[in-house]
Amino acid sequence: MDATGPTTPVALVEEVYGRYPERVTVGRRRLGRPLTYAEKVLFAHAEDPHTIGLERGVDNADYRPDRVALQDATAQMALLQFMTAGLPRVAVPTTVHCDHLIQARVGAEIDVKNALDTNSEVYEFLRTVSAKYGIGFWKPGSGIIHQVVLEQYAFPGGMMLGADSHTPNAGGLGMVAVGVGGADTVDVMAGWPFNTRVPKVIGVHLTGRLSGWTAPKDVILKVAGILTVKGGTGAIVEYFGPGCESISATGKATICNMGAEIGATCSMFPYDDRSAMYLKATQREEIADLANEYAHHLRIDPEVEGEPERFYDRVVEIDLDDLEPHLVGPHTPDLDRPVSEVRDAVEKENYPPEISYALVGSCTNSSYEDIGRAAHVARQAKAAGLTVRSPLLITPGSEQVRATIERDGLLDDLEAIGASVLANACGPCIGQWKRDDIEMGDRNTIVTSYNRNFPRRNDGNAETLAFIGSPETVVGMALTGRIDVDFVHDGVLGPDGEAVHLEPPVADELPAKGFDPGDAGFQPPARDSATVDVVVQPGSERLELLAPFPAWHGEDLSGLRVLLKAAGKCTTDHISPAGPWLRYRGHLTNISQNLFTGVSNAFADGHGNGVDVRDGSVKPLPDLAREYKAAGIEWVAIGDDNYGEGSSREHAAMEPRFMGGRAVIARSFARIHEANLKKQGVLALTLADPGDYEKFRADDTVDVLGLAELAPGKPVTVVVHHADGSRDEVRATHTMSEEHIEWFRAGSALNVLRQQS
Ligand code: MIC
Ligand code: SF4
Repeated sequence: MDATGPTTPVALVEEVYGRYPERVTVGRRRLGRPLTYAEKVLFAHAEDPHTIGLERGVDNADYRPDRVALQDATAQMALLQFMTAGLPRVAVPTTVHCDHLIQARVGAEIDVKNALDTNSEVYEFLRTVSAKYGIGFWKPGSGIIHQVVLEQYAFPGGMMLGADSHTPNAGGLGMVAVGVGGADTVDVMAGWPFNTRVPKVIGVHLTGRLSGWTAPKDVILKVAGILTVKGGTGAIVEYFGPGCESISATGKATICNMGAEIGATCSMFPYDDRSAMYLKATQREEIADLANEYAHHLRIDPEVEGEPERFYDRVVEIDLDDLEPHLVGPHTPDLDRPVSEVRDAVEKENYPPEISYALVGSCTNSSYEDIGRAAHVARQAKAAGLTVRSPLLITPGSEQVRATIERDGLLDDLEAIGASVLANACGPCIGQWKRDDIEMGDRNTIVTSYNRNFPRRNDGNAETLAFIGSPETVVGMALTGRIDVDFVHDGVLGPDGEAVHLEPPVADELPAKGFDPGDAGFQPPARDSATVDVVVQPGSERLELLAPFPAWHGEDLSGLRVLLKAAGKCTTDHISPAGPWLRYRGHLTNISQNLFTGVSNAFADGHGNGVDVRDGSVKPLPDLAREYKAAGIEWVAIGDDNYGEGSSREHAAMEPRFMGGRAVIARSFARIHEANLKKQGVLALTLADPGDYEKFRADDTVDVLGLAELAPGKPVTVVVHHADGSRDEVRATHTMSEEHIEWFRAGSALNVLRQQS
């Protein structure tokens, strides 16, 4: 079977489904109870269903995913690592998608042309590595990874890994799709299993029906408000109940996509008629037929629905009939309010009420239905003589969606009220946005239908307050130009001074005339890999071959300096920002110059500054880290709660390692980042007593003891020596398995892979 093409072959799906009956039976027998849907998919993909660990949140387990997907910003480092393993080709079907490196400036066509110029070296590298190692390559302009995966590769009951935190988007089609760091994908591409903790399972019970102005996005905004940014950590969030069928497949994908914001391993919906419709509309009728045959395996066991509390670690109830449109933000995706309550918040918190930009799209919300609903609002506005009062930008999720919404006139509807259409790419969602309407430091408000709103995320300006809502909410707000107007209830001020009341949006969930594939942009791998040369120019500023990190010296760590103590939120966007830095994602030395530049350090004012303990001077953290490294001074970083929230970028773990960081000691970690640290040989230690965070001072030295006896589940002792001669001893736990400990000893997981291949 050739699984390297532009879509998942039916034979692959057939093979996976063929395992279900026996494996589900084994699962039920071993657990002695009915199964949730997530558990069925996990048993179907277990390395060995007979021996796999069963205890959720405790046991580590090996899984065999069906696919891997990489995007251009993470693929570079992942493939540089894969190349050093010396293997001839990838062991599982893998694709690379060029989406993150396109900067939004003028509009789709010119922006893609510019990206081709500016990034030619990187694209050429990704194209040739893909051709050589058996990887399918989606060229720039073909779309955002998650939308393309949903359209082409995702299938109910499958399992995949993606080097991007929003990979769970494919859960909208019932897949266990996990976002991981590049190094985790390297394991799987190299033929190893994916090793992770057996996830907990949170059930979200949906009753009622979505209707009116309420969109799928509002479901996840509500869930984020309930569970908060760490509530999903270590868990699969599984939606169930009668409300699921009122949501389209792409709407379900929106909900699963943004489950990344609550730290979930992934989110998923059961297979239903809406999934079948979507598969058919995207030319995968045979997969829909197969899924229908196995449908009873592609959902929870009926007993679970009857008594969910017995089977889920937690159950959240949402009645879709009562759900209102929501808006979350600024600065965090769990600061959630119904649109009707935003006015009070604006008054209380003094948020600028005028919207400087409204943005629709991203991998989260750019389906045919999303754009259709936004366009319906636009048509009504046009008919009432309205145009947008804030500039409105649209990013289609894929070339297929773009070509189809263009053909069906939906783009015209949006352009008619003043919207501009950007490339099929991440663009402003990841700081690839050249805006010139404000100066850095200007306080301003934007509304987006994206998924993240950390400070600096969209335009590099920490004073931009980003609020997130559904596409129709964003368009409604672009019409009023203000976040403090409840356009649903109060209407939009019309040209004659009268309020225009807009009807709730309605749109086809799938194009009546079918999808137009547009200029699809897929390149299959080379038949003969020997004919392909992969070039990394010496002296390149964008690509650099990797040198192995040194192995552990065999002794306890002692005399480590405290480079910084992160105060409050420290996401991967704070540790290794994106935007202009995406340029260096294939060059470890160069990208390390952004290390910790967004962090608020408890010991120094501003962002990204640290105190040089040698002379008390304050300097940018990347400079300080580099100087310490040159002077042979090793260091630790102290983290607050949910350290490393957000992206899967492993640069946020490789950079500290490369710059002499040996450990990160935090109150708690986000899942993907903690895994990334372990992969790169950095100790990720959690303070047993979170209060001990207070004990670390700027001029301390830190020892980590007991490393020779490092063992799973066994805490280590951290000794904090203060400058006044006093000391504190604190206990730190870790989540290292035997395998992770081996990585630490070898210097990194990649070093182990190199030794074994
Ligand atoms: C993001 O949304 O933050 C990104 C950019 O897609 C990242 C991946 C990256 O940093 O390259 C993610 O979410 O994993
Ligand atoms: Fe791209 Fe934004 Fe989606 Fe990340 S969240 S994949 S940057 S569109």
